[in-house]
Amino acid sequence: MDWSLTRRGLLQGLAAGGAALTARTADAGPLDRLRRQPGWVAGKLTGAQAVAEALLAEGGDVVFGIPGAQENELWDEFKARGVPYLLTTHEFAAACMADGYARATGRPGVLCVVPGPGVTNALTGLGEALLDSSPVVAIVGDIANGEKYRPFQVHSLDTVGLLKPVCKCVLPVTDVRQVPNAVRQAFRLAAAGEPGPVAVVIPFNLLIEVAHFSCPPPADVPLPFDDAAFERAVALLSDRRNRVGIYAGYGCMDFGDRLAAVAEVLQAPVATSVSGKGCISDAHPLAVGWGYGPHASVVAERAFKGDPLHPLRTGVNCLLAIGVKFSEVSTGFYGNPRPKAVVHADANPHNLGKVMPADVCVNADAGLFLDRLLACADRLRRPTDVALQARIRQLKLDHAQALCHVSPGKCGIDPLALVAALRRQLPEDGVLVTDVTVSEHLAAEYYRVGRPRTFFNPVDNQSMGWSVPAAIGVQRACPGRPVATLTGDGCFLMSLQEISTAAREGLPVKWFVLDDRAYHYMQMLQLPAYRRTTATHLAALDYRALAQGFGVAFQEIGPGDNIDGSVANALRFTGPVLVRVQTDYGDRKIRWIEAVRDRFVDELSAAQKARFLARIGARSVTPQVSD
Ligand SMILES: Cc1ncc(C[n+]2csc(CCOP(=O)(O)OP(=O)(O)O)c2C)c(N)n1
Ligand SMILES: [Mg+2]
Repeated sequence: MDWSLTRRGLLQGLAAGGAALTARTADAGPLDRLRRQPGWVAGKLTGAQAVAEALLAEGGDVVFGIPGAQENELWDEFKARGVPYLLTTHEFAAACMADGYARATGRPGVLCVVPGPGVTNALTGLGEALLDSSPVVAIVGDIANGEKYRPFQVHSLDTVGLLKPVCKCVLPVTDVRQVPNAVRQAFRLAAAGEPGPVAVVIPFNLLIEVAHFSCPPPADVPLPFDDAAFERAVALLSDRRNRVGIYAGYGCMDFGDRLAAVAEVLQAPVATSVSGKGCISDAHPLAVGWGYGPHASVVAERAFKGDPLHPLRTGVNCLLAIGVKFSEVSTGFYGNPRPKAVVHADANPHNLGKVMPADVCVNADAGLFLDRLLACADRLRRPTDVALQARIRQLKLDHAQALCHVSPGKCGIDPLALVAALRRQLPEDGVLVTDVTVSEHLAAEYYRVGRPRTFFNPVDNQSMGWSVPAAIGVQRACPGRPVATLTGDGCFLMSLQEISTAAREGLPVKWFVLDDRAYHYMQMLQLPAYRRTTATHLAALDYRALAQGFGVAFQEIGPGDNIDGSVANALRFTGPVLVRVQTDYGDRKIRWIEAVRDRFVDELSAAQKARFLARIGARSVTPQVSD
């Protein structure tokens, strides 16, 4: 026998030894048998293996992100242990995809990024998830700690410090034995109460350390419920002099049946926040659309106000707000009127009565709160209000008429025509993901939603470019369902390279991009106030070449085209499609913009008003240069 060592022989020998070692690590006796119990993380594992096992135990079915030096060990274990992963081109996109996944499923979306630039790139997307109450778990590698710490390590920014302001909670891991519980606790915390992002920060030296684990599934976080406040709420709601209107938020998203049943018991019109769109079907006879102030759906505003032709119908005088927080965007700069009495129920006690002073604040999970209201149905029930339902029906018909009056547009199509066509062509279970184009407000107002979790908007962080990757996360969570975006060209430019990820993964998202070569949103805000625009024009872009370069199909919609036919055509295509929509906003008015401007002006001091008016006056008589 020839015992001389060749390089290949040596490598093969090492590989065989390694395999034996791995096999031993994989079955380390009784502890390891625990590992096979459902829900446990047990056995002799490295930190990286423990992360992978914890993710599997939580049923995490995809990790979005980008590996790096501190985390290659982890990504290798994802592969070894069958944790599905999806490589993105940017960590902003990873956070948005995890957020999109979470919104589509109601379960935490997961991302995995390196410290330093991976974290700073992800901050905007995590911030959106935080402000929009979306459950996300971020697995974040960190520089070496403890005895392995050295000064000036690569990416040695303050990882925990950076993450804290954009996360509901940050769990720094300092010992390998904490790994499984930290990861699993992150899932609980992300989903508990008001959902949000939770980060687990793991120094990379711990990923290669070995420990014995026997970690059972952590206990579920109990649902909040304030019984005493609930009784006070029922007393107010059962007073027949109170005509109740419901304002429902994202917290109600998975309790649509209960919400509708409570509305029927109270004979209350139901308006939603933007992120609450879909928690009750817009087809429900008591559903009135989003908002109920001058910035939002005209149906909601009028249904809540009452009927001027019928003096007895004086409108809603008792607001029942559930799972909602009256944010600036959703209320049109805090423009929701305050009825005489207000009951506010929310899982997060810090949201209660914050913007809208409330007579009764109930710290409660929305589902539990609705359940308990139904249990009191006998005390709350009103007779069927046929007149109210007829009025809502008529208001809806009148509102739908607006969609027949879209302007033809000289240089492009009216964005409202696209919103209408998307609604007609997407099936009810299709998903529309909007972005920070001024058309987001047209969509909020006019895009009817029939099912929960089929309409998403980056509401409270207003992160431009969010929809492009978020839609990919949604599509990953909803294979087989059509997923489309409504995004502006400015937004698209912020994350467009991510369409290559969908092409690689075969995720058939359709990105509808409103191309007006401008930040029209900023123009609508700037022109009336300054009589000119500044920094709002964008360069022309060859969308066809771009689509080709990134490997996705392309379609163009322009003036004179059959919009419905073109939308249907794009939706029919089995792969991802970039759709350039030549857009002409013309003089289309947007209720949200008008109402917000009015409120902004109202709140100016006399001196500020005078200065603004003087500037407008001076600029009106001299020609102004825009951009
Ligand atoms: C990251 C980020 N930067 C800046 C803004 C401010 N902003 C809000 S909307 C907008 C322009 C949006 O333009 P576009 O996507 O072209 O949509 P349009 O209104 O033209 O349809 C800007 C600059 C923001 N919300 N987010
Ligand atoms: Mg634009």
